[in-house]
Amino acid sequence: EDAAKAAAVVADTGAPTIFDKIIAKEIPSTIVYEDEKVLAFRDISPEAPVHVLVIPKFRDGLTQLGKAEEKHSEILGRLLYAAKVVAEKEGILDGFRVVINSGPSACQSVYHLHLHVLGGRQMKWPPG
Ligand code: DGP
Repeated sequence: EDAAKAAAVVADTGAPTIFDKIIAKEIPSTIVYEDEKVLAFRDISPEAPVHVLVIPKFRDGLTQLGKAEEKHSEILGRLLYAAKVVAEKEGILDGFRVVINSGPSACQSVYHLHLHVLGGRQMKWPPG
């Protein structure tokens, strides 16, 4: 609860984020999938046995889904398809969840658009 509140106060300043360093491989991550436009790597604090983040390599102003413009449609589609590829590679195609936290009220903490791919356990509904 406290962590969720702490995450909720992070602001979208448009500044570079830790994910830029992950893309540049300046800080290590466990990469699950990569192509010329998309990177998928394991979340540092997993909420499920499989918890992978899928991000665009070029943020192009897309700090959060709530700031998406029509020009982002193609990358948004690629990210969603990459989420399926990740689920397949991770063996969770029987059931998985894709989450995008957009903005402070959704507890977004890193302002570089990312999809959470979660699975490997029975997921509950509704989410918190
Ligand atoms: P969100 O709250 O939706 O903005 O999710 C951000 C996620 O990013 C959160 O689940 C933790 C993860 N994360 C933050 N820093 C790092 C990092 O340095 N490495 C990795 N692998 N994940 C990170």
